[in-house]
Amino acid sequence: MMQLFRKQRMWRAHELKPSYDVAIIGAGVHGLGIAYYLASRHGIRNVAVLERGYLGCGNSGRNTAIIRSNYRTPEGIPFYEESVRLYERLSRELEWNLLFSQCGHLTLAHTDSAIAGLRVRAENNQVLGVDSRVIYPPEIRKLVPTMDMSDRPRLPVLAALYHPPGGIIRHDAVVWGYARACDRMGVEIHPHTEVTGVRVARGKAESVITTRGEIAAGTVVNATAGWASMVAKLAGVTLPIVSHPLQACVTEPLKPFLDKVIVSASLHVYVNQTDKGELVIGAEIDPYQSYSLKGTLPTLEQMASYTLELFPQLSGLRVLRQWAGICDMTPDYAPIIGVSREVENYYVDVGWGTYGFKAAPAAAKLLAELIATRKTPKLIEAFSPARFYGGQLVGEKAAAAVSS
Ligand code: PYC
Repeated sequence: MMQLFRKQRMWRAHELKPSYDVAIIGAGVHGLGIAYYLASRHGIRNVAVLERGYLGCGNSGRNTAIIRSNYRTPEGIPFYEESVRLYERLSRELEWNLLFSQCGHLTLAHTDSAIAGLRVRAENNQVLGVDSRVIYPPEIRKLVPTMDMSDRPRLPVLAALYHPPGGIIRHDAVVWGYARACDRMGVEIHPHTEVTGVRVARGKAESVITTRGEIAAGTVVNATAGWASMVAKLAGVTLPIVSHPLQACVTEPLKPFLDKVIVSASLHVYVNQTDKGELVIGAEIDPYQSYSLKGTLPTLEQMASYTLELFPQLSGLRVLRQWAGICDMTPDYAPIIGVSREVENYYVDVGWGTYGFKAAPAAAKLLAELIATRKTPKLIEAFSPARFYGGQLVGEKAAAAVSS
């Protein structure tokens, strides 16, 4: 039965043990998810999840909580669809209400070429069983009556890719739900434990050096976001990643007026209204590489002016908070999941760019399977680190509305 009131700590504090079967670096949704599936599906419980800050302090707590599977490639679509399916069952499985609302997701097109792009996506989605179709102004007006569908905006709305199963989830709850379930199975979670080195000998990781001591580990997993390439360097592993900030903001609450996720690929803005009534608004990635987590005024102006193109009635609305997350961008906008070629027991679940949160359950479950069985599940074969050696890139850029 779903637990309504919390009486106990959700996860316990531990001293570090001298050794673990698996050490996971990063206690966001990916790191905690990997630990959860290792323990629940494969009985591997001697696991430490190491986090330099608090749980979910990285991109798990900084994203705009959008879930969807209307990707573009034959590799990406079934993978993200698996993630949506896992999210649909996750509240029940974790016995923790994640407030997943499959309210529907619209990607707007403002030009003929954008419509052509959305048609290709819709066809690819449909062939692979994902509910997604191109719709036009009469239907858009019905679905989103509060959006300006007139000719007034600089870029009027001409069509949209409608993806009914897409929606939003309570991102902190996903972190906490996985952490609580991990703790119940005996997995150790170590916040405020920064990894400062990985000892490698004869091509194998032997131990992980942390600010609280050194631990031996049979398997090491890099499940970090934002600093994944720097963390990989600690083990001598090189990743083809450049890191850019992605900014977002949240407004004061309003009465419910928007019950769909709205994304505009041309305006590079996306908006949804939370259960509390706040609007969560996101921008495209900053055009420069940086590790800064601060919001900037030019990006706030962009988010505000583009949102007002779509919803002019929001002028005067106050912004409560603005922040940034750091996106690890790969050359093909697809993730890197699998075992490293340089260090035989070093696994990566990184390079998520702007897609990490929505991918977490599938990435975590499938990587846990690879670690436990040494066999690569089909759904992650295409995302292996080896693809960069053979030039087999996946090309998922066109599914991003937020990275130009
Ligand atoms: O891919 O849906 C997306 C997304 C929204 C914000 C960042 N990425």
